[in-house]
Amino acid sequence: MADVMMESTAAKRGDVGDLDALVIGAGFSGLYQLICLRDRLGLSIQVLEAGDGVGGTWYWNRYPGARCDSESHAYCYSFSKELMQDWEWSERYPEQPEIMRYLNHVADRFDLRRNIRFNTRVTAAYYDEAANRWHVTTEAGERFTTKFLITAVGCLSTANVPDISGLESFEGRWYHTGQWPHEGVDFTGKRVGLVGTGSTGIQAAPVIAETAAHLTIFQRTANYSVPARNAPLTPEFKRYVKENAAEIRQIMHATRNGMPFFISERLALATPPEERDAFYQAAWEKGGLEFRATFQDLMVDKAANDTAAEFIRRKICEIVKDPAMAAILSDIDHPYATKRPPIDTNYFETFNRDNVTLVDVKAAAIERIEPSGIRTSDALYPLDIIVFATGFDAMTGPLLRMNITGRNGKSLAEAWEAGPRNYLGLQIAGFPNLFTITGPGSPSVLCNMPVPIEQHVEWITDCIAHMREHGLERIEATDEAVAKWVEQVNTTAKATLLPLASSSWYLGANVPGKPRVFMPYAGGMARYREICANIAANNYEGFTLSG
Ligand code: N01
Repeated sequence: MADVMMESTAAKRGDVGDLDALVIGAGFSGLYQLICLRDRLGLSIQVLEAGDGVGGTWYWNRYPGARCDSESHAYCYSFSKELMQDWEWSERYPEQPEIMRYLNHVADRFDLRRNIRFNTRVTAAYYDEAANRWHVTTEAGERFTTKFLITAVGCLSTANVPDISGLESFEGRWYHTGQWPHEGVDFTGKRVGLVGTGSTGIQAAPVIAETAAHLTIFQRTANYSVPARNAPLTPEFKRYVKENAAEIRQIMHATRNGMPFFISERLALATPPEERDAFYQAAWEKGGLEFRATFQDLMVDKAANDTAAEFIRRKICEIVKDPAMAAILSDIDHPYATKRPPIDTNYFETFNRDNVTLVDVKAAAIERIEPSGIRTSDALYPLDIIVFATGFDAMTGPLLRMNITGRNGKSLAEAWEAGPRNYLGLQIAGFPNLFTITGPGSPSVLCNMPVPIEQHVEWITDCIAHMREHGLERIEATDEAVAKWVEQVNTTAKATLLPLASSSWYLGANVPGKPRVFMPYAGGMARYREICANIAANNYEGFTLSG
């Protein structure tokens, strides 16, 4: 009877279909959520995707030099042994096109496209309490109703184009790296300005400099970077990965960051300086994010962190030949790895090229953009192309822009006015049956992303299976559980050096007006997995489940 009433309410509204689950986004998380809910639980499910293909973050971020900073053998799904055995990566760090090939392979292999509607951007979602249904509207005006709404929208998918006056008057072309044109951009013979020196700018600069007539890099905050040492994978390594797949997965599940290596037990401060430097040197030569794992105390003890910071500063000054440039590049205002630590291929070496200029916009700020280029407080830099590598409205941005409204007409924007508040990063009080994969408050961006993604998707799937088994229709985080979790997210962050990077996107500090709240859970992925499992085992403690 209840079902009939719900159907007629939906029919009156002209909604398309009534689904068990609707997933927003067809990146890593959306694809796996589709597999789990459709093929494991047999739910009726629709995925809506704004792009015209799968890939999520990797679909949009196709800027020059876009490459993953997790190693390829760890940056993939681990739920299917056959997939792991069949797929072969070509390089230590996969380039964006190779990740796209992988995700397209997954979509084909598991026959996912028939449940994905592409070119479909969600513009609103509201919860109808009487019907216990979510109503989802798209840009084209289509409407869907669903019992469970699951956001798989990624953490870094809302481009942050800085509000610099005069941009509209610029006579050249401008691009944001997170909305890169599919046909690519030809820099040949062009004067290019690159704004931003985070992971993206650091990856893009060396590649742009190879073809541009001139590249001007506008740096506001200097950044650490460690060489990636990317290279083709050897047949021996490829064999090692296949033969040890289970063990590698086990390590990824046991570590703080979902990485395929352990953080050393050694303490930087308990290691004599020469020996310590030898460890740093070895990590520098090996390359990659493992540098951060050289010592146990790097992320919790400022004096220990200083030793790593000092080592990298020294390296910058050795690599960059112009002492004035080296001074600007090594004048870094935050402890190492308190912003997401970039890894690079010839970033600092790029400043030794004749066609590259560094502009310190901390010393002389960007004042405006003029028809012919960027004007700082002390000069005009004539440009043909501006590339904004200025990051994202991270974590909350992709959720807030969808106009989600929960119980009693309360919008997510209202609920999160003072910053994100949820339980486990997965559920928000007042928004029943809405799950947010890798939402703020989860370890997500502090990890090798596929690891938290698989854990979230599996937890959500198990939760829905549990509800079906027990005839439960609705799940909602309690206010009390949310308050405790927010407290725990704060406490775990404060136990590390992470909040010391005052301009970090982890804190929302890169977007004017955004509340300054440390967003990801810093207690570690392994601990988080355990917490989630215990909550489920404890009859979903902190959630209200009802029939
Ligand atoms: O963005 P960011 P990103 N004027 O926010 C500057 C992931 N990622 O795209 O620090 C001048 O880190 C800003 O300066 P400041 C990874 O998680 C992964 O580089 O605010 N400058 C900063 O230098 C990463 O952390 C990979 O002072 C302005 C830069 O723009 C995350 O994405 C690769 C400005 C933004 O840095 C974001 O990285 C790439 C302004 N008005 C990215 N506004 C992998 O390898 C901003 N800036 C997987």
